[in-house]
Amino acid sequence: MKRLVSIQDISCIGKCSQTIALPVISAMGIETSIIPTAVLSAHTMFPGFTFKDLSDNITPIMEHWKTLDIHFDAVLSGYLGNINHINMLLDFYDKFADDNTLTIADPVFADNGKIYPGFDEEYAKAIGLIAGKARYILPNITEAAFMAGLEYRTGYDMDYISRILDNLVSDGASNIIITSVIRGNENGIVARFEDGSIFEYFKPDIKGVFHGTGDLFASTFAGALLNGFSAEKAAGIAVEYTSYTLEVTLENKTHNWYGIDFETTIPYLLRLINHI
Ligand code: PXL
Repeated sequence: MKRLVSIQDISCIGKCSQTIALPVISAMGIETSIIPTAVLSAHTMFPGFTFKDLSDNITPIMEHWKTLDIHFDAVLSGYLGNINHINMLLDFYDKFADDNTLTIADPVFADNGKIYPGFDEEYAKAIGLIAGKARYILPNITEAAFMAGLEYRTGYDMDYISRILDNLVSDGASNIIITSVIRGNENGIVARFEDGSIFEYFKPDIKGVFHGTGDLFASTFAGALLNGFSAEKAAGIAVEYTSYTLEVTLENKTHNWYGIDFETTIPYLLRLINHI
């Protein structure tokens, strides 16, 4: 069985980061280990959330794992919380990743033109260190613009996206998948892979903003790659699953404001990857 390690926070309420990665990637038939970087009472859109930094635990976990001779086929990271965690992820790459390891980083720090509470421009710069090391980075359009040093725009064309991609490539990124790209009435992804190819995948835009959609995309993408799909196919599967889940969430009149109802759509995901 393939094994992935998911390095991100546990938000006890909120359906994001580890509480999406663990169930979704496991359901895709991948052994999913975790390193929780922090425990929050709820994700950061809940006023008054608590935040317990687990930095002290990360190095001992890595040291223990080194004694186990354990191998990871993929390393997925998402919300990291602070610059210390960024350095620890880089240390993890040094200790556990080789040329065959799929290192996939979602540089979670902003959305809809705004940096999330608790982050700043310095963090946005530091996340560039991960972009230079990871095999795949999955920024949303806001994060991509910040990382590329361009101003965030709401109206844009492919030229703007190309400039973002060019800047990220010159800063050292290998394979970039920009998510939440709006094109007319569509929402989707624009990817640029290390061979220079561009890949786009769009669906009709669904009005509704939920936390955790980026995490669902990243988890599905990682799980699909480990199931042997090409990067293009894996990205397409991730868009299909994420947009279907958004649709189902909105149809559920009792859905929560804070998260998406991925629990009910896992059978669809398994059909997408042909497990049932
Ligand atoms: O969905 C990304 C995410 C993950 N973890 C925490 C968050 C967010 C987005 O805001 O607050 C704690």
